[in-house]
Amino acid sequence: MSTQIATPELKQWIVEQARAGHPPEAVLKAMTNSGWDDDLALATLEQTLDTHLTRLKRQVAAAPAKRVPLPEPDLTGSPCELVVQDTTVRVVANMRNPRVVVFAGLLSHEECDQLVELARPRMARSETVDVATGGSEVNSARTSRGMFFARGEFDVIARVEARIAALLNWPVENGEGVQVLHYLPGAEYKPHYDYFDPAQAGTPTILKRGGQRVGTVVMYLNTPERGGGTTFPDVDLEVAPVKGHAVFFSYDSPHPSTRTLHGGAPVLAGEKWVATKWMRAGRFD
Ligand code: PD2
Ligand code: ZN
Repeated sequence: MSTQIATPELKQWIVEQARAGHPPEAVLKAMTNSGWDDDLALATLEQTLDTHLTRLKRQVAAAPAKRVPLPEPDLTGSPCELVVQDTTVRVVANMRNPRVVVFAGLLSHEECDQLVELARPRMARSETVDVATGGSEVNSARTSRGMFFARGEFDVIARVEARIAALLNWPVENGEGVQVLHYLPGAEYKPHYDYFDPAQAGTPTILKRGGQRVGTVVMYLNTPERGGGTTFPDVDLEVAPVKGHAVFFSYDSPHPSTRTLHGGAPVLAGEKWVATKWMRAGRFD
């Protein structure tokens, strides 16, 4: 019977019925009323909707979330230097996907030394956010020691925070407190994402304060003798940890498609100090 061929038009009609909210039973009835065999109509309906759902799933995976405003330096006209308040910051590297920018001279050597000395007495084994509960926990992937400053806790902290806010056009109020990490030889931070995994049970609790993380600035407070670069395995990029330099990266959705998987490579000789500033989508009060 010619009416029993699943033409592209028929398949499109089935999808349109589903989109319009008509229950499958009604669509099935319409098909049998127009001469379709019951079993064949059911099989055609099932297969058409199945194919449609598979296509939708693929689309969602490819474009996981809506685009959101992000911290971003103004690099219009490809400047080599940006004058930010009292500091001239140099642009060393600029990558679009993943969004990564490497800066030189974000911190003066004196500011680096000050941050290390203020952090030193407060260092403890690093913890990461416990995604199951929203609390924090010691993590074997992170063999550094660390501490957090409160936002604006010292003059030098407030100055650096204001500079980062101006450089990246992102409010100071959306920043978490600066974290300082110290790595000895052999210590590393295995590759991870800085955003909070939406699939984890503790994430909704974490997001209540400030929403998702959307950007990271890792500032190098000293230059290790060897090793200790910040790696981006998806794009085989390694940023050298040079005193006063910083690597900035942003992520417009909490998804691996941002290619912002990154890690701290093992320190091979000497020590490594970094200060990390994470930026949230909203106010982090
Ligand atoms: O110390 C680093 O290079 C590093 C690497 C990856 C720091 C962080 N992540 C971080 O603080 O999130
Ligand atoms: Zn990280």
